[in-house]
Amino acid sequence: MTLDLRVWQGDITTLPLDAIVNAANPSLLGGGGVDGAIHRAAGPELKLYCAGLGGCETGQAKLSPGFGLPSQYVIHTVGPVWHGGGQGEAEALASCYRQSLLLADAEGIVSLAFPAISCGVYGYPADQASKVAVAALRQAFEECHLSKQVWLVGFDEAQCRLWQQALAI
Ligand code: AR6
Repeated sequence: MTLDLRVWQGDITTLPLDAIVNAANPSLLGGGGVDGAIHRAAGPELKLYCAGLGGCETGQAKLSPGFGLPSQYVIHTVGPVWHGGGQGEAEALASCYRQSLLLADAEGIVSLAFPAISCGVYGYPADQASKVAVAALRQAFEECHLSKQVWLVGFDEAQCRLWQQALAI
C-alpha cells in the first residue's frame, strides 16, 4: 500500500487516468475555469448526468462517468470561497481532498489527478492551499484500502512550484 504523489503541469482534461477531480460549484452544472474545461471535454452528457446528482455541498464529493474524457471518472468536489481564512476555509478545503480520495478508494480508483481546488475564481491563496491539500491527502490515505497514484496538477509553472514545496514539507 503506497501513496505516490506527483506533480504535473498542463491541462487536467488530457490525462488518461482512472479519475480526474473537478473544482466544481454547488450546482454541479458547470462553470468557468477547470470546471468549464472538464464539461467541454466530456461533452453535454456530463451536464445531464450531473443534473441528477442533486448538487454538492462545499467540502463534499460526488462521482460521475468521464463520458468523452480520457479518464474513466470525474470526481466533483466543491471548494470553499476564500473569505480571509477565518470562516473555516482550511477545514473545508481539506475535506474536499479527503472526501475525493475516500470516494476514489471506495470505487476502486487507483490513479487520479487533482487541480488546485479553490485557487482560481474562489480566491484561496495557492501557497496555503497546496499545503492543506498535501497534508489532507496524506492523512486520508491512512484510511484507504488501495494504493494511490495522485497527480497534483498545476496549470502553470508557479502552481507546480507550490505543489513541489508542499510535498517537501
Ligand atoms: N487543467 C488544470 N488546471 C486548471 C485548468 C485545466 N484545464 N483550468 C484551470 N485550472 P478554478 P476554483 C486551474 O477557477 O477556484 C468555476 O466556475 C486554475 O489555474 O477552475 O475552485 C466553478 O464552477 C486554478 O489553479 O476553480 C466554480 O464556480 C485551479 O485550476 C468556481 O470556478 C482552480 O481554479 C470554482 O473556483
